[in-house]
Amino acid sequence: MKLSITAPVAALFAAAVSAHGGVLSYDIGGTTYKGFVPYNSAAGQSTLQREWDSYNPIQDPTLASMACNSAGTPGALTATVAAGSTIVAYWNNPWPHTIGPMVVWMANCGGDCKTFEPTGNVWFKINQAGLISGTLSTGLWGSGQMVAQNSSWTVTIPKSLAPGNYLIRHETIAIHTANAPQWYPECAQLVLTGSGTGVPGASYLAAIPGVYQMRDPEVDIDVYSAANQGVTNYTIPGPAVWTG
Ligand SMILES: *[C@@H]1O[C@H](CO)[C@@H](O)[C@H](O)[C@H]1NC(C)=O
Ligand SMILES: *[C@@H]1O[C@H](CO)[C@@H](O)[C@H](O)[C@H]1NC(C)=O
Ligand SMILES: [Cu+2]
Repeated sequence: MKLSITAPVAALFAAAVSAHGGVLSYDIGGTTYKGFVPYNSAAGQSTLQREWDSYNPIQDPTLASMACNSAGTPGALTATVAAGSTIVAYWNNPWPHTIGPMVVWMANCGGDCKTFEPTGNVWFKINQAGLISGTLSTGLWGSGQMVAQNSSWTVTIPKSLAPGNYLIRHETIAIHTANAPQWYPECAQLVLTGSGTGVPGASYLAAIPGVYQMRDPEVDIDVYSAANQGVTNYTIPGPAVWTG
């Protein structure tokens, strides 16, 4: 059979783009917010989401782009939301990866999130889901549940979290390729209201990059290896979830 060169190359590129992605929009306390549109110039884009330029995963957990993707530069907007509200993040639909964890982090910006660099031990988890049931290679993972939920993930901001300016960082980690994990992080800028006084203690805080290392067995993993057949446990790296 004869094939032209251009058609398969174009198809391959389309497949590569559609096989990855990120958080495209949010429902924050009942209001819809569009995210940054990757592959487009930042000029003229006004969003609460930090800039991310491509659908590609991050595959080196030491990169600065692990924090809020690349370029990660602040958005012009923030969303005001009360502690205790729900936030729904929507990925490109259907999200293509069903093996690996979901983790949602927040960081207190101190002052204005539009001038905040999230370096050092500033991130705390408010939600995560790893291997929910079954085995590493055939079970239900957080990301599989996300796909089953219309490629969306709903979290509640802890009601007792002190008001202030925060980043919320949604992360899905795809581990379907042996020993080649893929991180997909996106950040959005929030102004949190409420009367809470809760502040996560030091044991809940982590640095990103820093919290994940390639040497971690949960990161450098082959879920399809002979040794992992029938294994039903998986520990998500990092600190415990802060629930308020
Ligand atoms: C499913 O997600 C899409 C965005 O990807 C959204 O527009 C739609 O409202 C969602 N459907 C439901 C039933 O939530
Ligand atoms: C499952 O638990 C065993 C025994 O504690 C441990 O050696 C192994 O690393 C764990 N596997 C995963 C994928 O977390
Ligand atoms: Cu992908």
